[in-house]
Amino acid sequence: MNDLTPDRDDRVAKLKGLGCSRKRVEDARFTQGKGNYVDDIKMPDMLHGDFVRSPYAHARVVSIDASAALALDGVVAVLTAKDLEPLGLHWMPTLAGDKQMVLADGKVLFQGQEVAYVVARNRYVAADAVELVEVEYEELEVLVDPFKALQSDVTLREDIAGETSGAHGERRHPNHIFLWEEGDKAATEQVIDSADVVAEEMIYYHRTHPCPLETCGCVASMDKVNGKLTLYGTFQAPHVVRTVASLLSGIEEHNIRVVSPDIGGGFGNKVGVYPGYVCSIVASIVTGKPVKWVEDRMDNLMATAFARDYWMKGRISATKDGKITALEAKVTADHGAFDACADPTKFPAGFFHICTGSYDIPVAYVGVDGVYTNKAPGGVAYRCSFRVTEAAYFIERMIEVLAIELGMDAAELRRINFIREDQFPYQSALGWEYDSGDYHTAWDKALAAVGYDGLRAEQAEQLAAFKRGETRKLMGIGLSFFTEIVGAGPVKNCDILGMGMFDSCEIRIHPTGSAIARLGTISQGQGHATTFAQILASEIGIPADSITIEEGDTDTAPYGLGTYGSRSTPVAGAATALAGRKIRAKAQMIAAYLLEVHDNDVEFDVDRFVVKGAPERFKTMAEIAYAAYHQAIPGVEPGLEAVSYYDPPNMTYPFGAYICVMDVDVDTGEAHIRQVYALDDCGTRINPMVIEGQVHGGLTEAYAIAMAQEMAYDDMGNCKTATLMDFFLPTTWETPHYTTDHTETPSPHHPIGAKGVGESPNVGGVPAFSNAVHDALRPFGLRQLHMPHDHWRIWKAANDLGLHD
Ligand code: PCD
Repeated sequence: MNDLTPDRDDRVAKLKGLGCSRKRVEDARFTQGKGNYVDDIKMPDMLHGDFVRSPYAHARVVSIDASAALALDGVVAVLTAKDLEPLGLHWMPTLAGDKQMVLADGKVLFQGQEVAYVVARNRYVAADAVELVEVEYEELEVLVDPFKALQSDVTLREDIAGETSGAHGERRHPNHIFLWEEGDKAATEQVIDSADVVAEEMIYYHRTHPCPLETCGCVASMDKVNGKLTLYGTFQAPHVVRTVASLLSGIEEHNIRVVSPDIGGGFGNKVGVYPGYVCSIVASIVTGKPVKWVEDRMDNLMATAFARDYWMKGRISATKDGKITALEAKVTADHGAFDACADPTKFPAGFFHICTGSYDIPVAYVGVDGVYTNKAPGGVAYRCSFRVTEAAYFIERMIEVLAIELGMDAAELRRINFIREDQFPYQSALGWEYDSGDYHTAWDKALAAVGYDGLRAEQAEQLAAFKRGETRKLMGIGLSFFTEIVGAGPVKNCDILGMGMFDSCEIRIHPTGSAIARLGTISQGQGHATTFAQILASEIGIPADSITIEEGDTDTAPYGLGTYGSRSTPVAGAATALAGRKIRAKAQMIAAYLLEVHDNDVEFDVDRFVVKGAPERFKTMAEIAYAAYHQAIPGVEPGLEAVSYYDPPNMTYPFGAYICVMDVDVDTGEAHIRQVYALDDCGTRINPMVIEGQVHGGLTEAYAIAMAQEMAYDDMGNCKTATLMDFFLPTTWETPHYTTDHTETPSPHHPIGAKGVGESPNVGGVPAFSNAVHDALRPFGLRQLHMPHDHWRIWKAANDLGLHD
């Protein structure tokens, strides 16, 4: 049974392990229509749910009359808050320590809010019945501006009107949720107030939405005979859903099975718990039949979790020669009607306090005020590790504004302030410990790759030509250097509703030398089935092609906290490597026994254990696996399995240098992207091809957000972007071309040195695109233009700067 492949390199290649651009194993099914998404699930007698939603952003619900709907053939039930109240389910807890109405309880607080839940024999009847439910509303004054909300005497949340404190401390106004602070306020103010140079700016990161191609949905199936509830759904954290469902329903956790089948993109939108899940479970318990609920696009955009909506007032100070001395951020965060942000419990503003970025800033302060308005709840990490993208945008804009104030080149300003390689692990003024980095090398590589000096010369020529009236296009060079923080992580700091954020992997090696590994995470398109098998292949010497990766079924997978915040590689990836090492340790004992030598006399070599100094004497992992099940080995249990639960000692801090070059047409407001260069450093690279795909995807979302994508509301709280006609999702037609590059600075604490990467391109990409627009118009006095930079807004900015005169 010996593997006769003579060449060691061939044996390594055969594993398709770490560093190999292995083709994605899941794509065979995705590209051939064999995916299995929630809406593909069909069960006998399955019913369908749909919501009656509020047309108003703020109104009292005077009455609900469901009689006409109930009279329609095929309608089984219409649930309202009154029906859920006896079960204590008309409100539910949010991940942020607030509570949220499941169905409108006396009033509605945002347009699209769930008012009643119709259950019918099929989806069409359900939709018709929704139209027949008569709801009488009494309109109330609408607050869509968080600054006005804090001044208004209209109380949005009457349920907590008298409460002067909430989950995150004091509330200074009925529409105020919390003030969260980090850093040294007094010291920061003192440095800034006496500094040589200070730049001050209000930077708005507009409200947007993750908008995954597949909307949210579930199928709840209560088996009354066996007392078992099965819940299929688009869940980014299936185990958390199981625990929450158990706590809310009182059904014992072992009687609940939560399954996330294939998911068509998550992007943070599928982390939280939505009224649709609760209503479907209740409806299934009441009717005894499976109930499916799948949102349509408008439901998804209007009512499920939004992202960003941060007003960031910044002050940054420096010496005359450009050394940054302090940073202050005062943020007004619009959380909408309920505080349903998806952040680790102790961090109501997520990891926003990574906002000192990649720079060695001695002192800093952050204060974030959360505010209620008449908009949809949410505040999720849309391709971002809990407000990191807001933080990166903030600091990368502040650096640009400071460069203007100093009259200095922004690339040079970054260089002289970067944290130096010898400062890692680096303790930031706001309390983070950056694990590793080499920013100068990455920056120099990026600037050289795009020919930075040449670009600046070309830009100056184009500006001169513009001034001579020879062109109407201005060239902009958008610089961005970001540090991400991913891999939540450390259980002592990070939990969700009290559940510590570890992750897990369980491996079973089969007798014939193939394996299955199950993880607590869940892929939504990232390619985990491909990449986690690669980690294992390198660890245990079994080809990745012989390893099945399974996620998402809580009956079989070990408990984990799910996939978001680019935590799968840093946390579950580490668990996978460590579980693999347990397998290897046992395999070593078996090999030594088979080779009749002492345990310490064999060593692991790619796919086998070899007797030290006698390379011709070895046992392959396949032989060892067979022996584990078929040969009695004294002192060793039969079988070859391992499980690892991993509590990371720290987060990982991937970083990167992004540069976008564009021409802005001042007459049409169009931005023509010439090039986008993206250098990422995510430590050890598992699959370069998957990484490149991740970077392309994240950059495309960054491009969308910076240039046109937004959730816009009018003064009455009407959502103006509830369809894909109005909400910008780029297609290949708009998407620019990307050049990717990398450096590789391993994480010192991760078992294989890997950091996350999925979110990085969004975090670093948005400032690169936005800074390019700013840079183009900078010679004419532009300092800050709020995103998205769509054609109209760019045209308007050019007009305001007098460029059309
Ligand atoms: N990797 C490699 N290497 C390294 C790292 C990484 O290779 N070094 C790869 C892995 O394995 C995978 C990926 O890559 O596969 C990713 O990873 P990560 O970074 O770790 O992450 P995850 O956790 O896995 O995932 C998550 C992310 C997020 S977060 C998001 S948004 C997005 C991203 O992911 N999403 C998505 N990406 C994606 N893709 C797709 N396709 N889809 C989707 O949905 Mo949040 O928080 O949720 O917002």
